[in-house]
Amino acid sequence: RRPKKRTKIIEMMDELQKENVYIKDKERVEKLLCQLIQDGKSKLQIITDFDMTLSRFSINGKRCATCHNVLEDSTLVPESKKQILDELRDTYYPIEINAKMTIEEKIPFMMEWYTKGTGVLVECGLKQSDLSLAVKESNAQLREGCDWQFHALHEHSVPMLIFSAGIGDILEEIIKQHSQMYANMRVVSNYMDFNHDGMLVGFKGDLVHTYNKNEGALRNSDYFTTLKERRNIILMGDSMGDLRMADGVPNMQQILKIGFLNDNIEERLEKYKEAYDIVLVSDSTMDVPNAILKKIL
Ligand code: U5P
Repeated sequence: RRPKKRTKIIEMMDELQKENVYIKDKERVEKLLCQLIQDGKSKLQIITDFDMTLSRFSINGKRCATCHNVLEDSTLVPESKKQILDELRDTYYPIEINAKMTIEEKIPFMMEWYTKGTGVLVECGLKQSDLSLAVKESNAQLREGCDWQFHALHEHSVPMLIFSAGIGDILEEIIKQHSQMYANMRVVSNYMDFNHDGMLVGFKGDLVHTYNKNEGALRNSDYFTTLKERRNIILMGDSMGDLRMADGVPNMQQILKIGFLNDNIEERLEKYKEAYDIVLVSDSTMDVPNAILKKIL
């Protein structure tokens, strides 16, 4: 008799056999998949990052816009301010993706970046009514397969938390223009504060940056408490900070972490393989998460 295959589900899924898919601990992932499938959709919730996770990193070799970039690249921001924002990005983005620094070391720099950046945006006199056009004119796009995924999760009443250090208003507009905002989606992000004339005057609530999502998760404990029967989580992210998005989820039983590694790949691959159950390198699609969802829903 042949020994029973211990990674049967993984081997059955073509999407997981591709060269850009890395699974360090196949037995763990096999067990997770088996449990998620067995428990089914009523026990499932999704927690996901937005920029470069739901949205695409690049198209034909050209970087796609993040929520912030949508504004920075638009005609709404005067050249002089663009220059300041570019300089900020050139200073702080390398820190965001630096493989040698710890999260704790990065946090003060992220605070600085976001505080300065949002300050500059407020000085631009942005109007709420201009946002839609800025998104239309940008190359911000969703990954292939997001539309199917959003629709399917809604159809099967699986809640999706989108947890983003981007800009909530822009993120929603990107989703609306390229797919649809559904009732099962909840967004935690930086939302713009407009005055009665529709002019941007600041940002609401506590700042979310790439590496303080754990605090944001704890602030949203009410949301997680209402979903406490949904003890299985699929988490999707593109940064080490995203791994903390599920901190504060009570009663969590299983968490399958899917990481998109888009940039600085060689330096970060080992760390990502340690931290994420499944790592997708330079993948512009949702094929893998969707294949898994198809088995569960
Ligand atoms: N970001 C910008 N400009 C900023 C601040 C942040 O492009 O002024 C980008 C970061 O590089 C990061 C994303 O990729 O926004 C934040 O979203 P998240 O993926 O960490 O949620």
